[in-house]
Amino acid sequence: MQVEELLRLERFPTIFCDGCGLGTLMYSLLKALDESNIDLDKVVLVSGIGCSSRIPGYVRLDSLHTTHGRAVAFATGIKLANPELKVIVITGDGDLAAIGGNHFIHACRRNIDLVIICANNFNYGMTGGQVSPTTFKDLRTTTTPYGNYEPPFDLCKLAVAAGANYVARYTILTPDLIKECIKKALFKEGLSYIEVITQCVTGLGKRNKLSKPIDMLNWIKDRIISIHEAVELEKKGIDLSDKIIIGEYVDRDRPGLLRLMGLTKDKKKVEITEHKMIKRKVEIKEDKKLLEVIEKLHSPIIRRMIEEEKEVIEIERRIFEKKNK
Ligand SMILES: Cc1ncc(C[n+]2csc(CCOP(=O)(O)OP(=O)(O)O)c2C)c(N)n1
Ligand code: SF4
Ligand SMILES: [Mg+2]
Repeated sequence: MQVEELLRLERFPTIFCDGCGLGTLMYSLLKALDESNIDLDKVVLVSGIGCSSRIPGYVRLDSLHTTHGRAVAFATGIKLANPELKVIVITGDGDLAAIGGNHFIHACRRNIDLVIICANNFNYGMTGGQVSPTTFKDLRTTTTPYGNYEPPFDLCKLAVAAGANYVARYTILTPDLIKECIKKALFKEGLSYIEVITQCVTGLGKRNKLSKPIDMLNWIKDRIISIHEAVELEKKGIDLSDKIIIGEYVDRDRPGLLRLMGLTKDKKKVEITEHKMIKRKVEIKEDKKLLEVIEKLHSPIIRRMIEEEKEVIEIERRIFEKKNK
């Protein structure tokens, strides 16, 4: 299929400024959808409000352009109502991390089966270039005319810590890597968070002597370090808060929310659940000695943890029985 077939060309031209990176991101997304051979009738794009959130409006797929900061909440509802759908959130740093911050954290904690793609351009592009939770220190924006004093959020680290299964960041300089991440995320269980660093020439560039697209791209390029380098530098206590760390932060297979709720039809995954269930039971039984020691410690917190573990096993057992009826 030609990628153009996935575009609502009747809506063109887009609202994107000349030299904006969002068109490139949109192309990477469409290429990923095309190459992954998934049933496009089962894909839903969901966005909030912002320049980045306009992307679903230009794509010929089912889409929902919601309210500012609420894309993840709407996406959660769609996925729970119809687990067969592939729900992809397209959002911005303001939409996802400022007004929508809590939805994001809890979606990662739940590890709900969504793909979240955040176009991080370090500011609120659509409303004229205000500071956002990812703006680097010292950058000038309309609300930080003397330079930003606040340290920025690393949203990838946040997603990892909160519980997402797959987390990666790349820049608009490598559209193919973005495409590959999206393809991978489309087949992952649980939550996938992909951050795409992109240029906002109009909002951020012009206030920081970077109004030419090439200047902004060079500015991005000069800040890139790989995740492997970052790990080594952080061990030495070097501050990387003004760097753009790229790579895959995590790629793990914790059970997604849909599986925990017994809403997935995948037989293989049910078998994995059964295997884990038996393994955990064995572990708990074998740890009898440890349990006795803990009992003697009279720790209510540890006892509660043991009770919770038993509850989880019971829930998993019920899900397994339901699936195999
Ligand atoms: C409840 C609410 N508050 C504020 C706004 C105004 N507003 C629209 S877009 C936006 C910020 C968008 O920033 P971001 O998500 O980073 O998207 P970008 O335009 O940079 O791609 C804001 C504050 C709004 N539309 N609704
Ligand atoms: S304001 Fe920034 S993010 Fe929005 S379209 Fe223009 S360059 Fe792109
Ligand atoms: Mg933004």
